[in-house]
Amino acid sequence: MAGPGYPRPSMSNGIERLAVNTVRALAMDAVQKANSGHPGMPMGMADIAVTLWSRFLKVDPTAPDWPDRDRFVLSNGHGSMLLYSMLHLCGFPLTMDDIRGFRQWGSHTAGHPEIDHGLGIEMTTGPLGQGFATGVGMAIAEAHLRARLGEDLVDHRTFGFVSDGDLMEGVSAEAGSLAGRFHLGRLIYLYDDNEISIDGSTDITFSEDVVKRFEAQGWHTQDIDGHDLEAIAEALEAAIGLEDRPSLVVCHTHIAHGAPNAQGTAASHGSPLGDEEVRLAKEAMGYPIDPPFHVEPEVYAFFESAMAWGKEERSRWEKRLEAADNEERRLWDQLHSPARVRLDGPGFTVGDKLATRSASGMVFAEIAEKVPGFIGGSADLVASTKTVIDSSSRFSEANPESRDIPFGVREHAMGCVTNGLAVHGGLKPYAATFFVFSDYMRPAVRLSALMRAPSIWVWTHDSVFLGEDGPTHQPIEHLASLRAMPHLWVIRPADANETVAAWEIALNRSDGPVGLVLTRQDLPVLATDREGVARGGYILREGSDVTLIATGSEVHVAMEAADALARDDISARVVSLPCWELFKAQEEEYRTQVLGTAPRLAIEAAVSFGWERMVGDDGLILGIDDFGASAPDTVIAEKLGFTGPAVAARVRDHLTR
Ligand SMILES: Cc1ncc(C[n+]2csc(CCOP(=O)(O)OP(=O)(O)O)c2C)c(N)n1
Ligand SMILES: [Mg+2]
Repeated sequence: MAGPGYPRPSMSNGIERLAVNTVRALAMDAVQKANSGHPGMPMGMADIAVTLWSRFLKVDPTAPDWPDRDRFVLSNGHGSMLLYSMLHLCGFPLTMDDIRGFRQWGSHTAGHPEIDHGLGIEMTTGPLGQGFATGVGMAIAEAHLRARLGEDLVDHRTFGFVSDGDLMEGVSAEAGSLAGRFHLGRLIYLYDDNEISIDGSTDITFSEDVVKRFEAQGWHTQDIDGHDLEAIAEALEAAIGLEDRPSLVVCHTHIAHGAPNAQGTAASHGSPLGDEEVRLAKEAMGYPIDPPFHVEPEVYAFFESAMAWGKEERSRWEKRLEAADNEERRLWDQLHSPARVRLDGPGFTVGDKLATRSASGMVFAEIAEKVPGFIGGSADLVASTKTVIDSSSRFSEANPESRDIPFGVREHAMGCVTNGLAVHGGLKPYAATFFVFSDYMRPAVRLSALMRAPSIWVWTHDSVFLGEDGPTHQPIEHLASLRAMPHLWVIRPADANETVAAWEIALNRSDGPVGLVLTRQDLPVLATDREGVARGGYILREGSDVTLIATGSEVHVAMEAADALARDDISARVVSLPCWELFKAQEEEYRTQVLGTAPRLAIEAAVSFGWERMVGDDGLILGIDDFGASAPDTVIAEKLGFTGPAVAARVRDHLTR
C-alpha cells in the first residue's frame, strides 16, 4: 500500500469523469485547430492521466522545477496534448493561449514535448523509446542522491507513459533490463496497450507477451482496464507500495476512446478527427460542443484542490532543507549550485608518451574530488576507456551511493540514462565507450544537444590508429557527423595537457553536451596551451609559409612535418584545432589570425568532409575517405601517409605545384 498522504478526492460526484472528458475535448479541439497532431493517445490515456495527476503525482504547479518533485516522462510524446492539458488544468504556467497555439511558431506547445522545467515538461520526447530509457536515468539519479543526501531531502518517484512503439524500440529492452537489474523500485511506467500503431493493429508486428517480458527482466507487472479509474488508482497504489522492483502497469485502452467512429482505429493516431466526429464525440460524452476549448470552472477547482497536497509537500520539504544538518546542506548546495572547477592534472613532461584516454583516466580522481556530482560509467569497457572513480565499488541496489555505474553492453540505454541523470538535476554525468559505437548511442546524443543537457560523452579508440581490431572498430565518418550536430561540442585533444583542458571545459559547461574524443595509442606530450583549447584552436608553432591544421593524434605528426620542412627552409605554422564549435564561436579576427594567410593543409585521420571550410578552395586536406584496415598502428600510419616525412612531402609538393 502507498504511504499515507496520497490525496483521494471524492469519487461520487462525477467530477473526475468530467475532468477526463475535458482532457479529451481539449485534445480534440487543439488538434482540430492546428489541423495536425495526435488526438488518439490523449483520448485513450485521459483516464490514466487524470488519476495519476489528481491522486498521486507529487508536483507543485507554482514551483514546477522543485527538485524533490516526482518526475513525469511522456515517452509516447506524440500524445503531447495530453501533457499540455494536464499542465494547464493543474495550474502550471501553461496558458489556454498556449493550448490554442498548439504546434504553432513561437508557442510553448511543440508537436512533441520539449524540455522546459519552468512549465513542468521534464524532457524532450518524440523519438520513441527515448523517454522510457531516460526515465531509468532519472530513477537512478533519485536512488543515488537519496543514498547520499537522505530521504528527508530526496524522496520522489519517476512515472512514465509508454506506448506500443516505445516497447517495440530496442532501447526499451536495454533500459528495462538495466532497471530490473538495479531494482529501481521507484520507477513506475504505465503502458498504453491499445493494440494500435500507425500501420494498423499491433498484431501485425508485435506479438510478444509484454507481461512475461518485463517479469523476466525483474519488473513487477499488473494488467488492468485503462478506462477504470478505480482500477488505475489501485494499480498505482500497489506499484508505489512496492519498492524492490520497477513497475509496469499494462493498461488496456482504446485509442481515441469516446469518438464513435474513430475509436480503435489507426487513423486516429495522427490525424485530426474532423469537425463532425469531434461533435459526435462531445455529444456522446455529454460535453458542450461549442465553443471549443471549453473548461467547466469546477474542473479547474478540482485540479486546484488536488494540487494542494503537492504544494504542502513542497513546503514541508523546504522546511526539512532548512533544518538539514550542516554536512547534508553543504553537499546539497555543492550538488545543486556547482562552482566552476579548475583542474590541475597530474603534471606532464613534454616528450613523455601517453594515450589521451590514459591522461583522461589520470584526472578522474581529481574530478571526483572537486565535482561531487560527477557520476557515470561505460558500456562494459571500464579498463579500455579508463573511466573509473572508485574501483572498490559500483552502483547497484546494495550500493546506490556509488558513482561508478556499470551499464553493461548497452550503449543506447547508457546514452539515455546519462541524459536522465543530467536533466534530473544535482549530477554531472558522463558515459564512455569506443568512438565507433557512438553510432549506437546517437539518438541520445542528439537529444542531449536538443535538450541542452550537460551530458559528457567520453569516446576513446578514436581513429584507425587503434590498429589491429580493424575497420569495424575504426571510426571514419564519426567526427564529421558529430560536428554536424548543433550545440554538441566535440573536443579531440592533441595530448595529455589538452585532455585535462578538455575535461575542464566539459565539467564547466552547463548548457549542453560535450564529446571527448580520445586515443587508444600513446602520443607525445607537446608544449600545448590549455587556454588555447578553450578557444577551440590556437597556434602551437609559429610559421609563415604554410599552415598545418590538425586535431588529436595528428597534431604531433604536423609538428614532425614542420621540423622536416624547417630543414628545407620552409616555415610551417602548426595549429591545434581540438574543438571546431568553440573555434567558430571566437571573433573572426582571432580565427583569421590563427589560420593565417599562408596556404593551408588540414590533417585528420578521418573523412575529409567539412575541412574545406577550414582550408579554403586552394587548401589541401589529408584525410581518410575510405574505411580503415586491420594492422598495427605504425603500419597504418605509414601506408596512409600519416607520418611527419610523408606530410612534409605532401606540403612540398603542394607549395611547388
Ligand atoms: C524512433 C521513432 N520512430 C518512429 C516514430 C514515428 N511514430 C510516432 S508514433 C509511432 C507508433 C504509434 O504507435 P504507438 O506507439 O502504439 O502509439 P499510439 O498510436 O498507440 O498512440 C511511430 C512509428 C517515432 N516517433 N519515433
Ligand atoms: Mg499503440
